[in-house]
Amino acid sequence: MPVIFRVVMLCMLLLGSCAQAASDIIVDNPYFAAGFAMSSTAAGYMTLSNHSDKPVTLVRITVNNHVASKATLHTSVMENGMAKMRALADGVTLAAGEQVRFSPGGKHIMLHGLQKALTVGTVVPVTFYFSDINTQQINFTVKQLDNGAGRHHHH
Ligand SMILES: [Cu+2]
Repeated sequence: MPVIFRVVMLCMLLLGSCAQAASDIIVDNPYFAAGFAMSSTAAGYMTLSNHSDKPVTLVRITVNNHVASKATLHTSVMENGMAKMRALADGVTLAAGEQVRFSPGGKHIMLHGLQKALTVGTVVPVTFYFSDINTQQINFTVKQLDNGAGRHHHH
């Protein structure tokens, strides 16, 4: 076959494998709510978008143990007028093309056993493990929330 055609084929193959290696999940605006100096927990938020044509689950997250002893996926639910948190034991599944927003009062990621309080402007890397075997390191920025919504955690 002509050389030029083989080159084009090779490029297509390479592009194809690149597209597969890139993650189909896009994480936007990841941030932690800055807490009180003595806080042992912190809540983080972001928006997940599934750009693939199949469901993908965010299975679990981890954080360096110099930052906190554990990182979990949580949701807030109202029970008898009280906001309570539940672990999302099955992770968070995004349907094909779905976008899921983690925001104060709803789904969030939780750091437990903070080594020290998160200060505004700090960047905290969190590793996301997805069901399609992709992992992504997401850099969360620590922000001060205006309304204190990140602070009302009842354990
Ligand atoms: Cu929580």
